[in-house]
Amino acid sequence: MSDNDTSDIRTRDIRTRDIQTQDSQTRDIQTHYRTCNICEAMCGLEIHHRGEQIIAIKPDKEDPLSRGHICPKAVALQDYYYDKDRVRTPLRRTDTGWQAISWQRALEEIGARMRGIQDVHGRGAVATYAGNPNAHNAGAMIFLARLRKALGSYNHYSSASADQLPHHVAYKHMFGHGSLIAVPDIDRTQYMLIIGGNPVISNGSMMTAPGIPRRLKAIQQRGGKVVVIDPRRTETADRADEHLFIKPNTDALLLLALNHVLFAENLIALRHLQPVLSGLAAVREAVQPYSPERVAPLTGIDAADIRRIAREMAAAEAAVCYSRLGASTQLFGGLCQWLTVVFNIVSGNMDRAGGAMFTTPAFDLVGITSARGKPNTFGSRRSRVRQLPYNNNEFPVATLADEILTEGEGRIRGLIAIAGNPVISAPNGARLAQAFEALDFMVAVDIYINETSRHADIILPAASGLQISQYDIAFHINAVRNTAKYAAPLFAKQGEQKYDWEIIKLLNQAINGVGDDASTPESVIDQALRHGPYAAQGMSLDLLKAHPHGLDLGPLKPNLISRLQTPDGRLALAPSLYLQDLARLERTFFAASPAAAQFPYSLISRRVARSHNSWTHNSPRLIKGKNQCTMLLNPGDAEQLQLSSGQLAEVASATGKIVIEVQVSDEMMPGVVSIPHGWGHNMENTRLSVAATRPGVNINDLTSEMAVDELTGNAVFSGIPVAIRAA
Ligand SMILES: Nc1nc2c(c(=O)[nH]1)N[C@H]1C(S)=C(S)[C@@H](COP(=O)(O)OP(=O)(O)OC[C@H]3O[C@@H](n4cnc5c(=O)[nH]c(N)nc54)[C@H](O)[C@@H]3O)O[C@H]1N2
Ligand SMILES: Nc1nc2c(c(=O)[nH]1)N[C@H]1C(S)=C(S)[C@@H](COP(=O)(O)OP(=O)(O)OC[C@H]3O[C@@H](n4cnc5c(=O)[nH]c(N)nc54)[C@H](O)[C@@H]3O)O[C@H]1N2
Ligand code: SF4
Ligand SMILES: [Mo]
Repeated sequence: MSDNDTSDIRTRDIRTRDIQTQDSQTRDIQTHYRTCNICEAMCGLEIHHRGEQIIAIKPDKEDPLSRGHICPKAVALQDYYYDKDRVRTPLRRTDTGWQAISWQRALEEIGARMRGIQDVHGRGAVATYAGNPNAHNAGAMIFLARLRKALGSYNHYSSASADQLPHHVAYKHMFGHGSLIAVPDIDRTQYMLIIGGNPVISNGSMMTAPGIPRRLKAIQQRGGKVVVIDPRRTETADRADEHLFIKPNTDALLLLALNHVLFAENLIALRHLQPVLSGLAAVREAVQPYSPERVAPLTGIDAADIRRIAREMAAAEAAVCYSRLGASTQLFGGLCQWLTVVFNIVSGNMDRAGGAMFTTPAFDLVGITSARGKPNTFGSRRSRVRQLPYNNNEFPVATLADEILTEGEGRIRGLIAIAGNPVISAPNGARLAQAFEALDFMVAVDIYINETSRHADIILPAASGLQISQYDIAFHINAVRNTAKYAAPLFAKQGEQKYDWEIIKLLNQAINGVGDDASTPESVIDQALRHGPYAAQGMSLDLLKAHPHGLDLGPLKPNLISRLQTPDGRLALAPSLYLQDLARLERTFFAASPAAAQFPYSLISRRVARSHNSWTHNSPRLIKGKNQCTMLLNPGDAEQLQLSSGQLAEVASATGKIVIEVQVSDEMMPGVVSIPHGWGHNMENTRLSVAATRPGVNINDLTSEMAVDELTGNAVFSGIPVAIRAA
């Protein structure tokens, strides 16, 4: 977009305001209720519009979950709808730029090329990558699973392995299903221990609880306590009663010690779960070597503090340990998530009001994809190049570039990327960009020509945001209250856009010859609702349509025992893969290793309030103001490096080098620096004219695809060794 186009958007903003005043007495303003689909919080929106003109996007005070919360990103939903840079027709990459082509031509070419690859190289030669927005899009979720199956390929990847894979692996091994998610009951807890999460800014993850500041404050007002463990004193830490710095990557040691204290001091309370538990003795033995005194120097947290926190957790009327992204995207993310579940169980807080609980969602994905009576197949298949484990029909994204670039039978030659931007979001994105160029054929289903889709031969234009219908299959599972809500699209598709689910169906026809059935997201959702946990109360899509603010289905109730899906029906406290992984932890932390003199600083990531992953930066209202992509640096470190705020620093790792603006801040633990993820937009052949004015730099030019949690295969973004100097 030229400068011209940018000013166009500004003019429209002003026009919107004018309309608001003119219209205050007119009657043709309509109101639309829906759920925001940007992050996991599922905020209810009340949108005032006249035809296609948005007048205002406001919080829906009657939404039973969000009760009037929204963040600035919701208001930007209109920007993505109006955005001139949005892809509105199928595009073909040519030597002279992007060329609009018809759907028919696009699909014919995709069908022929992908079938050709599979005919010659086998079905596994065509892969899929699914990004984060799929989780917010019921149609994409439903039909993507069908496409993957029909492709007959095992080569599937997603952002889950750059995020929460360790959670799913723990839940699968302990409860029997990867989506039996233990949600912190934030509204009833008296003690919340937050490890590696910053929900005040992220708005919560694997904990759908819109309005986190209000909910945290309520804990304090009812006499409870909030404790945050983070290498950065975050916005969440600022609101907590206590914050402790921890050295990146050492949370598994902390969690081992917290559990150690409970066993050593006889503070174990198994409550109603005792009869279904297995593995207690094995856990007792496993945590025994990890006294607070032994791990303290490695974590940077005093032994006395570790002891006290364990005792507080055990003594609280109801307590919950919530460990999230920062504790997952690390070398021992698998151990961290296992130990978090163990800690909640043995402190007596699992499946109890105010502890960690399980939802009863109206669309019960766990019931529909039940693992009952099926063996646990985690890791039974290993990736070709690096032998990383297969989980939930996916290999880890950290090895996607290897699978494309490494010669030999089984090499990936065709890729379908759907709503994902792994060039920015995956570790060592630069190598992935190289890999995408090496493909025989690539298709991107996206809303933008961005850092990933620019490598595609064909881009297919998806409708998004205000244009799609909304039912959150995934996030109702993670929510702190049982609710259900459906919204129809507000606006029609533009140009040649299609819904993601329509595109996925068309791809399935073009590549796999799968005939169209009449199913739609609505028909599938309606069936699931009618046969789900609220069938007896008449749950259906029509019922939800009659309740546009959403239906309140009540607080979470203890239900874990009836929901367990492990092969023996028990709750497995000590799955053997975790016990075995402790040897790797011992080697890593307790065998003498030379200090990394070359890269003395430790890099972590952060999220900022007006940005969502890599794709929201083309909104003028979100990108304006001061540079959001800065490196936070402790004042003592800044002094030593002779760097001050506003200066540029060169940050180098074993993978790459970036230059970034410094922001000196005592929020940072000494020796640790923090850089936002999701930036780095100044690339050729993209069309992101607003984002290009504030491109930022890509933190994943510094991370390495070779650093993974070997147990789960999850990417490592915490504690990246870096060197820093003035640029
Ligand atoms: N260093 C570091 N890296 C990280 C993280 C970190 O904390 N640090 N976080 C990780 C996490 S948690 C995640 S989830 C991943 C995200 O990884 P990805 O999902 O790969 O990245 P996104 O930026 O979410 O990319 C979303 C893509 O979908 C497109 N899009 C948006 N809406 C729609 C839609 O409705 N339909 C279609 N078809 N396309 C759409 C956007 O244009 C964009 O191309 O990044 C991970 N990477
Ligand atoms: N504004 C905004 N909101 C978002 C997103 C966004 O991009 N922007 N992305 C969405 C997505 S996809 C997700 S998955 C969620 C994630 O939501 P959260 O899980 O809350 O993730 P972050 O906000 O990245 O917070 C992770 C925290 O871990 C800390 N940390 C880093 N390394 C370590 C470590 O080794 N140990 C410990 N204890 N802490 C560490 C970081 O300093 C940071 O404060 O946010 C979602 N919401
Ligand atoms: S917190 Fe998340 S769901 Fe709520 S308005 Fe902001 S982006 Fe949307
Ligand atoms: Mo994520």
